[in-house]
Amino acid sequence: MSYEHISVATEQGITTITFNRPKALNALNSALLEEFARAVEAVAADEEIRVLVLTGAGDKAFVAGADITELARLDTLKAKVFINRGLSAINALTQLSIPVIAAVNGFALGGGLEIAMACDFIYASEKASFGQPEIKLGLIPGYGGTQRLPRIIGAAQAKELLFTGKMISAVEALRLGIVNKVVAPEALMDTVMATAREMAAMGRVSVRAVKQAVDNGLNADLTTALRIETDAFALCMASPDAKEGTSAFLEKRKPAFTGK
Ligand code: CO8
Repeated sequence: MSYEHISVATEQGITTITFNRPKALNALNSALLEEFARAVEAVAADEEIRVLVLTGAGDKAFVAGADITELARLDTLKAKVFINRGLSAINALTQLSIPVIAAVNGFALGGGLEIAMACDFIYASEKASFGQPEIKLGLIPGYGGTQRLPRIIGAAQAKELLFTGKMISAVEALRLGIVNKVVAPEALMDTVMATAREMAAMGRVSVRAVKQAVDNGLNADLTTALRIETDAFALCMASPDAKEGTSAFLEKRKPAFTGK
């Protein structure tokens, strides 16, 4: 598949999608969003892909938000199309059964932070900065920022960022719990890949079960959520990979999971 505004590479079951409009700080225009949606669809259809990584091209930005040049030209109807195009790509991203890591190498602003927050977790470069600056444009976040940010850092911290539109450093994002890990810029991709490889070596059934149990459980009351976990546990117990994992432990060898 050929792309102009993103690049896609797969190595040892780990696919990396790179937002690739460095001259516009990888801002999301319609063409990029359409390509991103296609790439996520291709990942969803490929059983061999075990982990997805998202990052940005160049040394300045992950994604500096929606393309303001394009946004400024949209009437209400076209704005809805633009929102829906991005939202359906982000929804498809959150529906993937595999782990998704955002490797934030620079600015993650507006729609860029919203995409990063839709990933399972974020690793960031020391040079990264984060924010929802839409308020400064007379707008509000449109790709989930008013909902995901308070769920991650709490309503009060989120409202301060949303009301002021201020940018925060990677270290501050780490303190708030937006980011799992902050590393030197040159170490970012190696660190992300090391974690990706670790997850890719686990059984596909149990990785999927963890993801579904956490995500579905967070949207349910505790009793329902614990039932979701029990069902997922039972499903894993019935899998060949669970047999392999427990046998390997007892036989003091490394498990060779088959993804079944
Ligand atoms: N859109 C379009 N172009 C951009 C964007 C953007 N979001 N961000 C940067 N650029 C361009 C600049 O215009 C500039 O282009 P040129 O060289 O042609 O002048 C180039 O990238 C480099 O940018 P700067 O010169 O500004 O670089 P600085 O290092 O001085 O500043 C900043 C970097 C702080 C990141 C600054 O560029 C900035 O504030 N960018 C805008 C950030 C922003 O407001 N993002 C939020 C956008 S709104 C949004 O994301 C809503 C999502 C939901 C959408 C639903 C819509 C319908």
